[in-house]
Amino acid sequence: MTLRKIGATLTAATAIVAASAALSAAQAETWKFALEEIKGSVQDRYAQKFKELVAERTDGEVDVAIYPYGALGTSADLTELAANGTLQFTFASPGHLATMVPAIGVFNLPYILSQNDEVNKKVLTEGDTVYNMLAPALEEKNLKLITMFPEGEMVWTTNKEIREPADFEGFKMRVMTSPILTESYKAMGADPTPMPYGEVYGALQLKQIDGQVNPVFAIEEMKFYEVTDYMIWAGQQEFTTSVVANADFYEGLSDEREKMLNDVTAELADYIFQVKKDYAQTRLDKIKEARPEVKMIRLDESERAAFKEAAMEARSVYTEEAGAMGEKVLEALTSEIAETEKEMSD
Ligand code: 6CS
Repeated sequence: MTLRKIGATLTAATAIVAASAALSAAQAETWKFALEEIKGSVQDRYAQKFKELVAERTDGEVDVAIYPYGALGTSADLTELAANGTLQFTFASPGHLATMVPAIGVFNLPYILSQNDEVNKKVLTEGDTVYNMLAPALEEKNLKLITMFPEGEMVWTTNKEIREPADFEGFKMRVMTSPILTESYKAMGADPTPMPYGEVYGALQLKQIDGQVNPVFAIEEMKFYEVTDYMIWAGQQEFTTSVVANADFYEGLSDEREKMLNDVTAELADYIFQVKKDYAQTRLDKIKEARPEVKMIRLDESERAAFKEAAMEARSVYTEEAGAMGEKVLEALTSEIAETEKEMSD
């Protein structure tokens, strides 16, 4: 073979390698996954690990593209984008999602979940109420429920001390957009103001609102502690979230991909529970260090009982909103929690 021929053969071989690399890159599938939270958040940690496991289990055939909060719109926008198939996955927290699927608003009711973290984990990640009753309600909106999990106890950040419902008089409390939350805070004596997450810092700074409620990690990363005087633990709510997929996309998955997705989801349940536990402490330490003057108050049992009693009124609003289905869900969830608490204490 002449030198010229060898050169030509090598050029052709290089072209084939390059073309097949381009082809396999083109064959790699991208799953778009949107977050309701910023980089470094609990949702981001979940999605990053999801991306890593999916790439590993598909030998790089599937790449997960992550869109942090702010890239695509509000929580309500993200749910719409997943329902219409623009996104394959999104986080959808009941605090906003209940506007579209009222039944899931059961998780917005104060004092509904257990004070035992493990009980909440079990009920959310594998419970009958969530997967047999609420998942079909989401499917009606073209959303496949992949999982739910707790992100941390919600804490009030306020500009005054709140120890009893009367202290909430005239107090503008920012809540997520679900009407059940508005009714819940009205029942506890406050003047609730629903608004998207991205507007909360500015509203606190401009004193358009007097306080807001979110888990500690969010108070830290969204810098709400910079514009607050008190952090108050009233034990009223665990922040819960769900991961949903576009239902048509999910239906179109091969059996192998569906199994892979289920395995990854099951594996992530323990991982994310540990992340949320670590964040509850490490992010609180960061706040204390950055702004030691924030007063931290833990309401005692009798103070909590007064808010709990007041909040009970909102349960009838939930059953009105979610109809007959809501009544069944509320009953099923409360008995499932009681049974799981009993099981875990035995
Ligand atoms: O308060 C909110 O709107 C948001 N809070 C958290 C912790 N995650 C997402 C949600 O939209």
